[in-house]
Amino acid sequence: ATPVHRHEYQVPPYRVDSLELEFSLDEEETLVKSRLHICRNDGINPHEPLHLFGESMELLELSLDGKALRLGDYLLKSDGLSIALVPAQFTLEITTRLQPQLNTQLEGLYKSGGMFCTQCEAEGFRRITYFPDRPDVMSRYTTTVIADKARYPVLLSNGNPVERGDYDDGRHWVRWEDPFPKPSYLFALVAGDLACRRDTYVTTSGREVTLEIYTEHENIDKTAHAMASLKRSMRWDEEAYGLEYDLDIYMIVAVGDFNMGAMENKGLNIFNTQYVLASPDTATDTDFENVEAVIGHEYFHNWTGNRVTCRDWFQLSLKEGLTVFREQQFSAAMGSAAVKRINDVRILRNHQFPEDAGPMAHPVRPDSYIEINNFYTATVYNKGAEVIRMYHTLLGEAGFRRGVDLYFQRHDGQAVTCDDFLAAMADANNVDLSQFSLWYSQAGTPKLRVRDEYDPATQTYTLHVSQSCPPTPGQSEKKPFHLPLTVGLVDTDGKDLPLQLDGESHALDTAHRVLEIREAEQSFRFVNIPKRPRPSLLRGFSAPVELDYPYTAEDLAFLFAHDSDPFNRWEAGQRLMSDLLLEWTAKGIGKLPQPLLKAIQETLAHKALDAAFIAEAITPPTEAYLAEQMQTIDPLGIHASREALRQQLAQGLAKQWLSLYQELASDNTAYRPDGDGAGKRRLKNVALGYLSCLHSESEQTRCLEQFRQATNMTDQLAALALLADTEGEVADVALREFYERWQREPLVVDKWFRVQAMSKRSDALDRVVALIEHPAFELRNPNKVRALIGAFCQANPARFHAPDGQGYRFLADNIIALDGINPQIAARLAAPLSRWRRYDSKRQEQMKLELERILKTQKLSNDVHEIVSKSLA
Ligand code: B3K
Ligand code: ZN
Repeated sequence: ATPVHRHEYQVPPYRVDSLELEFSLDEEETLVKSRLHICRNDGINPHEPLHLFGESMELLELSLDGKALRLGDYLLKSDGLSIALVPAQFTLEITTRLQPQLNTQLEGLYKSGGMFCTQCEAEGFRRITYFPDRPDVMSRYTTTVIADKARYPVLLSNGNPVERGDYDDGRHWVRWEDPFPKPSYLFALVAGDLACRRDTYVTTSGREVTLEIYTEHENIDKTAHAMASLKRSMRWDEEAYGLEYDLDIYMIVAVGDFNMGAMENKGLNIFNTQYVLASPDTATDTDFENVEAVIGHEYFHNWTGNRVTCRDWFQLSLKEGLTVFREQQFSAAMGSAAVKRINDVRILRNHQFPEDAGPMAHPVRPDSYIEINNFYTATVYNKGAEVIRMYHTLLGEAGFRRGVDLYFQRHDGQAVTCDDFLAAMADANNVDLSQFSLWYSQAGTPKLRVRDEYDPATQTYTLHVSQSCPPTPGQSEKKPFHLPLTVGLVDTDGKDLPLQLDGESHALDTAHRVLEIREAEQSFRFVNIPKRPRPSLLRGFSAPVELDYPYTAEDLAFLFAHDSDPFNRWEAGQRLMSDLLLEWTAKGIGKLPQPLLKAIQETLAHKALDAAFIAEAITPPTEAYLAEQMQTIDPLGIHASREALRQQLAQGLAKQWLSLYQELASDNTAYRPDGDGAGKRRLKNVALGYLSCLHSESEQTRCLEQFRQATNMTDQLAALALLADTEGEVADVALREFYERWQREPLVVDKWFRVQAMSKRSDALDRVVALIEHPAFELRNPNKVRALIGAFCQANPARFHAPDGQGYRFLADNIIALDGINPQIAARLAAPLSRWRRYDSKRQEQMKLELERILKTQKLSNDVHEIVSKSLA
């Protein structure tokens, strides 16, 4: 496969103003007839051939303006068909034959359970019919779906239903019209025997919109939360951005087999069941939050993605970074903004930072790719969202909104680029953002080094800031970034000092201020500082960088107790713990320092902090985060240190954990998945986790009791996870009970797999290997693969990196097995092996051997080939 390069972009020679599609769905084969109304674009040479992408289907008929074409009139290749000479304007009719029931890649038209559904982003439409399948070709779609009425009573596509009818042979049909021109990647179709939850929403301007959520019959009672989330999303987008929904109907369909989380098809979102279904007894608080976030995300795409779309796939972050940011703002507004920010940064650090430091590092707007599906990454999504957040921080709320308004004013109905977004931000605010554009083109996580000095004589305090960015594949030299550094100066009482820079007439009346960093080295001198302050740097994590400032343990304990910025308060605690854990990992486990114990104890007792925040603050940094801090990663050492810290905190504060647990467990209010309830459950279960570290029989009994008596999945699963970590037989008892109770709920069975995959038990790998054979496990189902194989290899580093290399072998075996079924999912699994250079020489050797073994596999997909070959390069 040859790479595609961003700079080779050319405008499409032909456009398709409108098309009519007709699907005859059946068990053995599906026929797709399409009638395309095609025009040559202005300025295009009349001899320019017409190229239509198409793959994995059979071409039955092709005619141009009613005249049948024969092979020779057109050229058929494995990636599509071309017609050498076409008129300036014409109609092309195409009939193709597909076998969706055999489509295991889950791209294009496929079957999930008993229903037909589609996934067309990025390049799935070309597996349905021949088409200029690129996002800058936008067309009006009319779609007729025909199928057996008994088996497929519900027939859906984009837009509004306009006509329907029955045939004599038991089939029926429905015609849909989407008035908005859209790229082919937003096309969708669903047919099945589905239940529907219906509701209505009235927009600010008074239009009534029908809302429908479709699921298999047994699941419809789990859709109330999704519906409520959808209405909240619609309201929020009106209030925060002045954006209203534009069709008369908005549909969501939940399917059990889905490569990603969900898909924003115009008017007809298709979702992984995981992000729709939620009931207190089968879904955790986190599931409830995720449903709300993903429903919001897909809804927000209607403007940021659908109304204004991407010119080409290199611009993916134009819609994804912006939509993730909007989703983050929405979730922050619905719950605890501080905890939301903590979790967003955790995702960035655990997933994006390692990607940016590895062989797959790429800019937010990549320059080339072999398989676009490999670029739906944490960099495009999460770092992309951080880039949007930086505009917001630099320009302020009002300035950001001016930029977004101008963006829609200029580009509604267009397919545009990241440069267009930046230009709207710059023009609306009259600022020069040319240096800021480096965030789109340079990969790598910048390092921000901050040093300070205080001069008591002049009462001035100076911050010296320098930045650098490590080399990444294809980019050895980097230019300095333009970024916002939000800072506060904390005095010895823990209060924020008024901030006045040298040369300013007075101090700003804010706790913190945004310093604009543009140079490789820059200094900022604050005046009227009576005593040496402690700097609180990068508040709210104002830029996606690694901060280096020589905080002492004392500084950190102080900021952990006092910082007015909740993110930095949490961050101080995390740094305090990670400094200790890295030291233990390097030099051997020692005794827990009293100041840290005291800091945790005081946080626990802090009345003004909410439960959800406390739960985050007293949880040590993840093993993934710690690994990133090491030159050569020692996964077992990190695990042992972290466990030792948990153990010592458990013992040192045993009384506190017990009383905290008892207090929270005695709360008998009915389950509600709101922020307050969820925060208290989280804190309770963190306390239960510390109690379990005491490894006593009575603690195990306490866990088992919570497991058996829990009235909601959050509490039950938290207890099960702790039990599954223990070496004795109780683990098996609990796991058996859980499976027996929930075996008919696929999403709960996923949790059961995940808990075992992430178990701290020494035999975790053996168990995972055995579970691959379990009747409930299916390599064809992406949720199952992620729950068992994905979780083990990505979230259980101590067992995955077992010194005998068996974890690596297990992963490679499964990548190879899965590649023939679903290459997209297979390629995603390979990420942990791609980081092989970060480990000791023995592990490097073992991981490299497995990568080479994968590469030697016959008929390897482009997807896996791209990741593995770039990893070895
Ligand atoms: N836009 C889809 C992702 C499609 C993935 C294609 N491999 C989901 C989302 O980001 O909303
Ligand atoms: Zn998205």
